Amino acid sequence: MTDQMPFPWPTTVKPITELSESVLRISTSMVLPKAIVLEKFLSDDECEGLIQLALPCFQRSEVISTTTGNEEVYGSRTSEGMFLAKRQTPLVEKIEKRICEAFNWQEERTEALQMLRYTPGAHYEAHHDYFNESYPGSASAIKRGGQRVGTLLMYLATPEEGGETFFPESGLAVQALKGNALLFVYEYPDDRSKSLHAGSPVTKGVKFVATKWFRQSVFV
Ligand SMILES: O=C(O)CCC(=O)C(=O)O
Repeated sequence: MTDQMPFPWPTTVKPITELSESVLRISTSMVLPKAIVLEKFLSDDECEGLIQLALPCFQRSEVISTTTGNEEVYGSRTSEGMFLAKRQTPLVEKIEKRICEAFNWQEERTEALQMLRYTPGAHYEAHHDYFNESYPGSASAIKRGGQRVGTLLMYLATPEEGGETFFPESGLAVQALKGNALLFVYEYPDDRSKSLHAGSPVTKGVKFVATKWFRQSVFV
């Protein structure tokens, strides 16, 4: 098993100057998986702005193959997705800066924002976000910035029904509420993290998500 640098866990409410509420509000906190839900991490305008940037570019989401390391389409993930470039617009840059300040993480050790759209029926079956080091396909992903150590899911639209992020090992279900964000971290890239999670099927309405992954090293 690989040990890695623990993600600095936010234990206190920390001011974020540019947020109107001016505080980071933690509404839910779990020990295993190590997870928190942040209320109103993004404003409505910021959610809309990110969605508008992504809308023209959505394509069927892919998954990193455990054997080849290439991105491929699988039936286990039926959302649509795209990546925004880092600092693509002033809005993207502002949100990326907020994330790094909030969690005390260097921007260089993050991936670009991934945008997701789930229409009715779309889902992502249970999976881990870290790369399983026993799979041959993980080597190329790890080369780009070391292991993933944390995931921030920012919900940009509230679906009418379904779409929770579900952790089957603990039973934690996080509702996809517009503007809220879910942070979960995995100090070890194995079962100890209890970070297995799924995007439950959306049954009515549309869910939009922006994801930021945190890496051990500089991401290239
Ligand atoms: O949409 C969700 O709630 C989960 C997304 C997810 O698990 C992922 O992108 O890795």
